[in-house]
Amino acid sequence: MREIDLTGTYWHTPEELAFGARVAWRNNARCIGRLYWRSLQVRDLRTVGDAASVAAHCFDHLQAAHNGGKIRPMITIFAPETPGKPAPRIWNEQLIRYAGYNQPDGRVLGDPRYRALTTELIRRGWQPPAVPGAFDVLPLVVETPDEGPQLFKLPATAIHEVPLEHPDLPWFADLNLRWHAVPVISNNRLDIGGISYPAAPFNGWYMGTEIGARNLGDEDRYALVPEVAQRLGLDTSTEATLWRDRALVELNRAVLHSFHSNGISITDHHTESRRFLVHLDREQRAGRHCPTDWTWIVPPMSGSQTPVFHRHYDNEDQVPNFFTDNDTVS
Ligand code: HEM
Ligand code: NRG
Repeated sequence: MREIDLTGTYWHTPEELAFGARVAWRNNARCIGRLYWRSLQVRDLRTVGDAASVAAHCFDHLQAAHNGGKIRPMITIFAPETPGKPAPRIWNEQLIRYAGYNQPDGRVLGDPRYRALTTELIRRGWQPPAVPGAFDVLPLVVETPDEGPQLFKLPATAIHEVPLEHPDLPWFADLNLRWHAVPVISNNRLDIGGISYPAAPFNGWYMGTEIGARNLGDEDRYALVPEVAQRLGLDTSTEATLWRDRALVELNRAVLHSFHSNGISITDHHTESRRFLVHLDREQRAGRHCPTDWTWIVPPMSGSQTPVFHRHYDNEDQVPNFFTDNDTVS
């Protein structure tokens, strides 16, 4: 109380910070991976607030979290908001995201989700590769009150990617698809005990459907389902052949197979759904509510084949938690 009276804020002990971050994960109603909440590794970098150091520690985070393929759930917590000084912010939704280029024919090369961000970064001086591709890693943007937004190119040591191939369709590799190994969400604000940490990038590992069903499958992302269906020789003349569903399954098999054969941690939606129910059971035994948002927890394919589909959940907000602020360009 004395610290708050004197400074208008307070400084968490390292134990409060680590426990707060783990409980923020445990409280996040959108995350199916919460069984592992106690294992979160917390990097306390609250004294780091300048853009270049934030960027450098983000690149270290990517390397340490990748851990040779055995991905470690990890969070790096940078300087908090204080009454005297706003905190640093990371513009990118994740540390690794692929550029989306508007093309003359109105189509997009790369990830259409980052069209606006890509245009903005080019306006701010980023130079795309001489021959732009479908998987060009965008620079990281770190904004501080003193320096404004600063751009940083990711070093090759921070970028681990998996080329996609299919276990029994040799032509799949010719699609030249890839995805990055570690999802590090970097635009969520971490809130613990009334203190706000806007720059607190965190990661676990991927669930295959995030890549195979959404990133590569969604019509407003890489939209690969029609091409995969055509290469499979499916009858696309009527929806009733379920060619979309069949192509989506093969796309997802390729993702899981490729991560496994490259030794990169990944989970499938059936296994992870079962584990999530184990987590719910443990939380109930511990006498806790477990806020859960059905619309985020049920996987984007074969929902009813997973046990998480067939039940109701509590979903009241609890802090500590992670929040997505609505002020980012993407
Ligand atoms: C969301 C899985 C680790 C916090 C999600 C989603 C999945 C997932 C499938 C939904 C994503 C979407 O539909 O776009 C996993 C798995 C993990 C893991 C398999 C493996 C360990 C973590 C960790 C944290 C975390 C370590 C934080 C410390 C969150 C949050 C969201 C989320 C905040 C919501 C993101 C948003 O609002 O966009 N997770 N997660 N997860 N997860 Fe996890
Ligand atoms: N769907 C996003 C990633 C969101 C978070 N997913 C995780 N988080 N697995 C995508 O890039 O496809 N995590 O911390 O592991």
